[in-house]
Amino acid sequence: MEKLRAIARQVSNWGRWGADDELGTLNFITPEVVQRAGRCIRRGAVFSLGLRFEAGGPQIGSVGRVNPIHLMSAIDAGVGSDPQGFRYNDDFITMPLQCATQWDGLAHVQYGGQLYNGYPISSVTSAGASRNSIDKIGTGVISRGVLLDVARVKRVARLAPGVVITPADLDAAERQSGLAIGSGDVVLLRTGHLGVFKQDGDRQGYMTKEPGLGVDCAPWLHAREVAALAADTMAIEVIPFEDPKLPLPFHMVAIRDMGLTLGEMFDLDELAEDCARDGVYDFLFCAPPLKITGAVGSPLNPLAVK
Ligand code: UVW
Repeated sequence: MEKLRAIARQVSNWGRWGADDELGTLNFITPEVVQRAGRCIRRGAVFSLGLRFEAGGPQIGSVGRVNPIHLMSAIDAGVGSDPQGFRYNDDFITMPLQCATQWDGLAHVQYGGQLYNGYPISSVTSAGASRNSIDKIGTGVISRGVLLDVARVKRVARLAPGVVITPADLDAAERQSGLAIGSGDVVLLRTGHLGVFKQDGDRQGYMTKEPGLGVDCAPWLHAREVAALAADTMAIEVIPFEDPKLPLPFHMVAIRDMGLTLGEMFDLDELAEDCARDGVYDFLFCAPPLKITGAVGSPLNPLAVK
């Protein structure tokens, strides 16, 4: 815990953008950053990075999460009496906001009685989060995205569950991208672990252990002023945890201390194939959350445009 506390102090952004800030590192996305991101569109090739929201999703019932239940509330329903006139279909969905591709907003994680920027945990109630909620980032996460394909750099299809990604691994992947990650960039981290669910159909294997970041990577991201981070795993960080007595340490310092919005269960495979083909690892990245008032996260269909 002492080491975690030291990292937390090192990466803390509390107060950096004012006592009322609820955006955290998304503040690094300035108009200039967005303009530069627009210049990353070179061919007009669009990649969807979202999983499908469906009953066959990755959830196994852990931490109270289930796959979406999609129901039709109207099928060939009418307005007016003419059967040849206007007819319509409607539907609705019941699902945890965290069940597939998602942002973890800054009200998702707390410790020591406080959320990002020092807001008290009493600001999250059964009515939702009054501070740091996902609707506060309604102008979205739009910036330059950079893919760090750690699996490819290590010449494996998938990193094995339990493999810790270190700052040296991030350095190697950044070198391989040929880019310098800078202020306002969104980093997309590919481990290949999504294949456990997508190719093997092994939900248990995908959801219970994974390769991922060690907590030492937090200062690496902080130093580069990364705006948001997403990965192809369900928790970004390594599971089993580096210290079995300290669950989800990266979430603790990244979300609560740094104010870093985290994206999980991103499908990066097609994008990664394209980046390997043309050697271009940056793109316009766009992933606005749904503006669900008071929510602590949002389902997503993120796009990368090259
Ligand atoms: C928890 O931390 C409980 O979930 P997630 O991995 O979705 O952030």
